[in-house]
Amino acid sequence: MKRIIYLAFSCLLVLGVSCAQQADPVPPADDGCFGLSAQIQNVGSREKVSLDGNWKAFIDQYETGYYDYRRNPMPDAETFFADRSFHADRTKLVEYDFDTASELRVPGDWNTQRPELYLYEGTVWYRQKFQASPRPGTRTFLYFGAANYEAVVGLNGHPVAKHLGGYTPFNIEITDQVRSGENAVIVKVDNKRMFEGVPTVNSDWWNYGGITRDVYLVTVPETFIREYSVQLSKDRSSIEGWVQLDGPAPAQRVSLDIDELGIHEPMTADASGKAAFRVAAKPQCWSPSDPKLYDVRISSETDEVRDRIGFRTIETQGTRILLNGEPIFCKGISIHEEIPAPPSGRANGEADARILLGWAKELGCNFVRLAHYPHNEAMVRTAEEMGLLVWDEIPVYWTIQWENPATYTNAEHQLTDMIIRDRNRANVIIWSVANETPRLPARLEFLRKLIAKARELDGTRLVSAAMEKENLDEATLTVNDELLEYTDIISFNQYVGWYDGDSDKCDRVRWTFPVEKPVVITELGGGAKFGLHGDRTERFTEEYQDYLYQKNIGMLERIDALAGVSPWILKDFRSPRRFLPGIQDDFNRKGLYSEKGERKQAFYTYRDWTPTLH
Ligand code: GCB
Repeated sequence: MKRIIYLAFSCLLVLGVSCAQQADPVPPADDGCFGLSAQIQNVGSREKVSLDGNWKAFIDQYETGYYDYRRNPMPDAETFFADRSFHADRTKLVEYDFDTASELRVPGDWNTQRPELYLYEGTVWYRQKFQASPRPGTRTFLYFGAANYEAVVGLNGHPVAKHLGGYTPFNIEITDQVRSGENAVIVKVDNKRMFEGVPTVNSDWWNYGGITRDVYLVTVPETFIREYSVQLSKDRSSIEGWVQLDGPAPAQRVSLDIDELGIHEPMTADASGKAAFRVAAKPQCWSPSDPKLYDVRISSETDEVRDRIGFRTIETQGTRILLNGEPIFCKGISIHEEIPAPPSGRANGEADARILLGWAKELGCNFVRLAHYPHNEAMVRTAEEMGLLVWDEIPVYWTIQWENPATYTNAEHQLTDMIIRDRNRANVIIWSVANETPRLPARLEFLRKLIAKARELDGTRLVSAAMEKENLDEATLTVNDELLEYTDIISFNQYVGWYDGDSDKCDRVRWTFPVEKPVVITELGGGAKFGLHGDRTERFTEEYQDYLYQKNIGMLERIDALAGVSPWILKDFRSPRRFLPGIQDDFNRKGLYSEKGERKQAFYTYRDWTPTLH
């Protein structure tokens, strides 16, 4: 609605209508979300009931359950949130019925569950009934790991919240609405692509719709530990951080306990519920070769949370990335969050993570780029246990509406939720705010603000974006992005040998960089269909891809500032941009593994490469 008002207003301005009182011509920064509570961190360690399973679900392409025939939002009682049933009283006209609808699995994308939903982009209504027995002195939240893209959530007949963004967790406090006994949660999930969305209408991955991650009913004490940060100090001499309580009794005694380190640190939260600490400690540092995690307990007078936390430092010095003060080369691979077996679909949970990350380890990697959006929490936690460094990213991808304040708000929410969720993961070393965005003034301002936000939320990690390379001339390549002033590293995607010339071009090019910072090449590669053989000059053969990797590796070895690389990509993934029959068949074929987990020739070439730290 606000948008319509804004458009009407802009038209008046264009027509030269003068207004006695100038209204603000800036469109609203409000992204339209409501009813969301601040994120509860580490939801895995809370008292909770899983609402996963089969949910009643039906397709509503025209959003009949939400808008009337003039496309005006209907009163709540007329929407499908009212959860009426035709069969309950056949004298009444009701044209939907959750009770007799078929089902969809949650968590799960809908595209791979029903053939008619393979390419579907629109609304699906979901309903799940659950039993609750709320206890006095507790608070109840509905937690969603993610739903793509817009989710409007209703409880017991009324909409209670709206969330935007397909890859970040959200929770809704329902303490006052939840009933003892049976409850029904209804979610209208809409994955239509939107110009103002993050990502926008254009991308190179499948727009899997649905409630794609776990759903929980979470119970916490009235005043509970909502969030905490537990980190190694930059000089590695102490463990420092803070605890944030939420509720009516915020000024409580709080304790941090790490038995293995002999840490038992009492503190008192202030009136805003915050308690800060700094304790001298010499923990065994987390690293890919020794992914040591400690049992950490945070308790208050009313609550207790447990976590497994690793301690390390990450910084840059000249062209090197230092982990625990030592230079490290990040030999990585990019990964999409897709199931590592047919029929593909959105991955979720530890079992999928173990396979995907196990493949990355087989490739000899110590680093993974979780592209192009925050992956599910199990992916990050499993990577941490397995000793894999992580690049965490939000889907500010290609071209979004840089000048739309609501788009910025949306992107900042996604960044904030990613950082809150993952801030205690030792393996996460880089927050990435974007991928391959154009060098425009409005974009620079947008990303500069996001980078500042990331640093405000977490001053301990590196911040960057996957930028683009430029050709200075046929043989000289560079990255000339104004954003380099704000990022900690020079990270960019380059496709010499695929989109840029053939593989032999790698021998001819020279790289030059305008600033002295570590270089991390966040994409390189080319397509190959597993089992398709031919000459190394023939596109989509395994030989082509293998030769391209050999030549790229030669080129990488000549970049002195190179501190990391994450080729594109671990496994073939679904993309609606890839049409070639018999070869692509809706898959981007740049994987080193096929979608079935078969290793292509280039797998061995990349695996056998030991990068030189110059
Ligand atoms: C890119 C994008 C990535 C694409 C890839 C490709 O530069 O960052 O999302 O999938 O190229 O295969 O073209």
